[in-house]
Amino acid sequence: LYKLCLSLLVLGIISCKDSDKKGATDVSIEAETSAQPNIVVIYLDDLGYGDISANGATEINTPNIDNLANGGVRFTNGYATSATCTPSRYGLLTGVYPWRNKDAQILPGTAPLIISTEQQTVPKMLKKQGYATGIVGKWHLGLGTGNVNWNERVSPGPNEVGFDYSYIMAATQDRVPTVYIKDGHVDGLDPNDPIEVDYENNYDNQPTGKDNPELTSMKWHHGHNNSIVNGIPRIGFMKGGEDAKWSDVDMADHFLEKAQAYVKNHKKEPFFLYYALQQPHVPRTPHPRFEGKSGMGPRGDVILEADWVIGEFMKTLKDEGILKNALIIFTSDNGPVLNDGYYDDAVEKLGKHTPAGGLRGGKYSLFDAGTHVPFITYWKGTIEPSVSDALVCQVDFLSSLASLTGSTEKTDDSAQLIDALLGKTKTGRTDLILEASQKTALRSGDWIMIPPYKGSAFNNQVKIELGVSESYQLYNIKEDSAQEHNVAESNPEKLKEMMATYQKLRGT
Ligand code: NG6
Ligand code: CA
Repeated sequence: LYKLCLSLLVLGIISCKDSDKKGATDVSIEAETSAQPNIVVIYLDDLGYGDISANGATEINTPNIDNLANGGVRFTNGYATSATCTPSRYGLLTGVYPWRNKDAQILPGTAPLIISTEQQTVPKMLKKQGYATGIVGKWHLGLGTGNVNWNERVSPGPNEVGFDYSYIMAATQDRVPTVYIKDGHVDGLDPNDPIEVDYENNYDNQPTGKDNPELTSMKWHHGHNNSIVNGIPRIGFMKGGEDAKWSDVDMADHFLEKAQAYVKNHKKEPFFLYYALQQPHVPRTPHPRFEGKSGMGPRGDVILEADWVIGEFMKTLKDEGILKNALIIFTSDNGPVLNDGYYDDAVEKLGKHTPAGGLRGGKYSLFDAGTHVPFITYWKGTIEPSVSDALVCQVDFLSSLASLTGSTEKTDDSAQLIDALLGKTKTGRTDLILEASQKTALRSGDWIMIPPYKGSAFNNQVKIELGVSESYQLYNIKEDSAQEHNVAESNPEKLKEMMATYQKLRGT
């Protein structure tokens, strides 16, 4: 028993005090359920802090996500590293701040892989701890080394940075290639109908959103006027690969099936599943079952669809008998946006809904709504339901999950916050660097400081304030969550302190 206690102590599963109080049976039960739990990251795309009813939304109901929130830890200060997808995913998987890598910016579908195959990653670390590792869903971290031939095995990709299994879309739902890729191979590709992809030039005689609006069923508002697939004009040009093209309305069901199959195939060993849903990113294409269900147009409908998918996925964990041995982390890659390039009624039908939940800005923004996202941890039987105001970030997964599973791996940027993630403490980070398009700001305690930057303060296409100003900005986020009162001038001492911390952390 002493040895068992010792190893559990090392794993951080029990504390000394607990072990004194508990009998031998209690300890061994915990050992069985806790040492190597299955770990699932459910990652949404552009879901805002206020887009779930657990965080106070009244105009939309997300019962399945709320079940996770109400049965787990609901974080009120949970962050993505960045206000767009690629950098946030980079931070989540590598434990390295994405602003350290100048390539960690929104990538075209033809971009090379931006994670080095030498780099530490969450799945690589977990593999060393004996985990099976899988990704289902959106990748958007680049593939290959440049000039990908989509008709051969595409590599390096997720399988070369730690995932034994990958079933992905290469970039985004609005970017070509509009095909699924399984372990590097385009799924369902007919070799007699090869795929070509180009982001600069169209292929001869291919219709485009720009020239052939009569062929589109969804109208583009800005960007998104290149190749048309399933009536939806996309970013980038693509030719061939007819049989392999995905069906947009079936995407949620399709990824769900793959995620469920992964669970079933790996339930006998510890597994890590990174399940990266496409909703509510554009183009918003709810399955007909969800069309019109939110009264808010397709953006609301796909949030309901995502919520349903999550409910089905959780049912699978339960049916397979592994719900009590699974840590679920639910979060989003960046804040919300309404019109992100298509006319889809997101603005017109919004009504009283507030996707950012009262935070300022949105996707692309250095204001809080860019990175301050829904963040929930759930582990039935192990995590006590609570609400936590601990400051936590997705970049912390690497060191925290390492600690949970008995690995000593860590990175300088990734804080070891497993106790906060499991709701055992409400102490999180003190400082966090936030990023939008490689511009950075500092959150420290209850404060946010945004240093001066040149550039537009407003993105007129998406109608979002970017948080960019030529003057220093300082906000107390606890008292002023809407960032209405810049106190940089009236509180010079706090500003000075924040500037010093920022300079130390950024190394500038
Ligand atoms: C932008 C797209 C936007 C979206 C975003 C990536 C235009 C005009 N806008 O460039 O629609 O695709 O990239 O979103 O093309 S993210 O969530 O993957 O970062
Ligand atoms: Ca996103």
